[in-house]
Amino acid sequence: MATEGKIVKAVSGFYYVLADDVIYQCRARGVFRKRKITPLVGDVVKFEAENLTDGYVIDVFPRKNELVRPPIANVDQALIVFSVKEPELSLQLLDKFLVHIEANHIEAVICFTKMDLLSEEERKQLEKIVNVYHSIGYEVIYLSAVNEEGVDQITSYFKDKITVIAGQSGVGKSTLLNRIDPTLNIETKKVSKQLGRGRHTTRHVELLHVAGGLVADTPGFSSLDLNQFNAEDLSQYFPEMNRLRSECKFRVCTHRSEPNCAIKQALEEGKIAKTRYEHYLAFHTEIQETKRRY
Ligand SMILES: Nc1nc2c(ncn2[C@@H]2O[C@H](COP(=O)(O)OP(=O)(O)OP(=O)(O)O)[C@@H](O)[C@H]2O)c(=O)[nH]1
Ligand SMILES: [Mg+2]
Ligand SMILES: [Zn+2]
Repeated sequence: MATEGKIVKAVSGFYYVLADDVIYQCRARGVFRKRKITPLVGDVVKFEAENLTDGYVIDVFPRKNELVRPPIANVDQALIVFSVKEPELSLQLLDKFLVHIEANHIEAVICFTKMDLLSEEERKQLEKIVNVYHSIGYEVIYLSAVNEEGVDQITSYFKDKITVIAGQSGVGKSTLLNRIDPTLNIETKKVSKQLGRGRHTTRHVELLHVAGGLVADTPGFSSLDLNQFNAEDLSQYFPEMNRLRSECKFRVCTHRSEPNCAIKQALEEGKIAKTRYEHYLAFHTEIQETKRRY
């Protein structure tokens, strides 16, 4: 008899399906694999239990959304985790990640970790950056696993939601989850000096029960591509540009050199941040160059 469940983990061809507090280790049935749907963590599936512990996934229900990096479906919100140091904060990578999140219509909360590593002066510099993201409409939370800054605040976000925690390797995603719930006991990196070389501590995506919700800790990434996007759609994924797009003179405006461009106007008036516009240009070029190569 077929039952409904949720995939909470996927490792080498096995899907771990949670149903009525029991986890079944399942393979995907050939018939439905032929439809070229790969089940993802977060998928609600129909499965057939063979016995009390094993079964077969036989169908995947339509998804609310679907992220490629990290591979996960039906996400309610994303915590975009960036450390302010070790590894160094890359605003370009942050903006690129936000493009992916906006394109998938997922709520994003920006989390800056390792705040304990900043001097007071550096903290003031960061405030300026944070103001930019606030003005766009993003929530920003300061965190430190060392002095517990922000840990209670972030804990309140998880209840009754599927949350994905994403960010570069070594920014402290798993450490943060362990701070929120020490019984999770997730493996984390011990030495922070060898960061940024693609040594990933977390190797697969898994949904964990945390603070009343389901949370996916994910392996860090070091780069992110924009292959799935068209250059002319890009400004839709910058909320502050999206709001102004319709005011450009040309209906299809690249916001580069066209006359009467509402976005360049806003940039001159200081209503759009220079860094955000520069990243828009960099991504626009990157998409065009990738398209040209194929
Ligand atoms: N100073 C400081 N170090 C931290 C903080 N949070 C994490 N770290 C350190 O950062 C290193 C990496 O932490 P992890 O939690 O393994 O990072 P991750 O984001 O899960 O990395 P991947 O699983 O590889 O994607 C560890 O050495 C942690 O002790 C923090 O708030 N402050
Ligand atoms: Mg980790
Ligand atoms: Zn324009």
